[in-house]
Amino acid sequence: MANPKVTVVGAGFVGATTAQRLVEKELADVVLIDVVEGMPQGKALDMMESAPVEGFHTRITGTNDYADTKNSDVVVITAGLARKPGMSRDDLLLKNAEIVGGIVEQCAAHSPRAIIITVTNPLDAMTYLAWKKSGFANSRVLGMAGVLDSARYAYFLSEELLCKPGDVEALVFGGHGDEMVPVPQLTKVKGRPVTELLEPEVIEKINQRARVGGAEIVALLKTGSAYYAPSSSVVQMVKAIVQNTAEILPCCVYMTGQYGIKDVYCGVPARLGREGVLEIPEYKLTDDQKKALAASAEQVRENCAKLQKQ
Ligand code: TXD
Repeated sequence: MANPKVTVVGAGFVGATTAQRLVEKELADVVLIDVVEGMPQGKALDMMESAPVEGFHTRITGTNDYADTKNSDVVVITAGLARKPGMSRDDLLLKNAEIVGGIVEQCAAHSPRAIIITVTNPLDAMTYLAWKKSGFANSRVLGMAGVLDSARYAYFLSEELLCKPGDVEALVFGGHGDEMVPVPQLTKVKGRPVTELLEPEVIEKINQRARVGGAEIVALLKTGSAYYAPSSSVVQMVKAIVQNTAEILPCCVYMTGQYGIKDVYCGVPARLGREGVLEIPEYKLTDDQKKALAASAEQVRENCAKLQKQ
């Protein structure tokens, strides 16, 4: 059987690292596409030249032509501008909407059966835009943020608890902004919720660090934003889709009444498989968390309204 085909749009830091992880893990054949001529081709060739050493059998091709992305199973959109110090994710809204809108039209035309994963910020609004521009069913268009935000939360907790990062199963809900909602009672270490393991003040300090985890990296890097943990997070979602694992991962998905939220994209745990979002199971949140989630969804709705005015 042919390998799954994954197109990664944008061969910058997140796109190239995502492509590298996908081929090295042999999850798919990858097409890496960018507007800059030669750059995706150069990066793809460089990665192929690592195949004899790394020992992977999947292929990566670089291109500037959407015809090469034809019949992709998954399209990951990372193209756009990244945050600079002092910039919010929303500052990127209109500029990246122009870029992402054009890309989605091309990708949807060439791969009408693909699942689209957006990565470009501001994430929730870009996912909504991708859904609108693609004309796809909402179950086939989703965004990556929750896996990353939860991974950061898990890492910070593992440092505090002196445990293996992989032993922390964390859940962060809400939009990909400073209003995201870490959920400690559903965040577990070997089955024990962190609310039983840490004092509330310590948990709140870690919640806050997770909320601004992206900005912490931006402030250190100064010229761009995070890409190692973001690319790992995208790859976990792609794996769930191409291998049809039906696992539950926190993602930006279209809400149809879950948690009282409707007709807007928002970050919640969702079951993923070959057809995209298979189910949005509801978890028990506290009243405060429900309120925070609704407020976060409203912020996304306002951003999407700004896009409609364009
Ligand atoms: O959790 C998340 N969702 C995120 C989102 C985590 C990390 C980064 N996040 C966002 O991803 C970030 O705020 C940016 O909006 C994107 C991409 O970040 P990256 O760090 O990869 O930015 P780069 O290195 O600047 O790469 C962007 C590439 C660059 O090579 C451009 O030439 C290309 O996008 N680009 C395009 N490619 C194709 N088509 C068009 N039109 C185009 N415009 C720019």
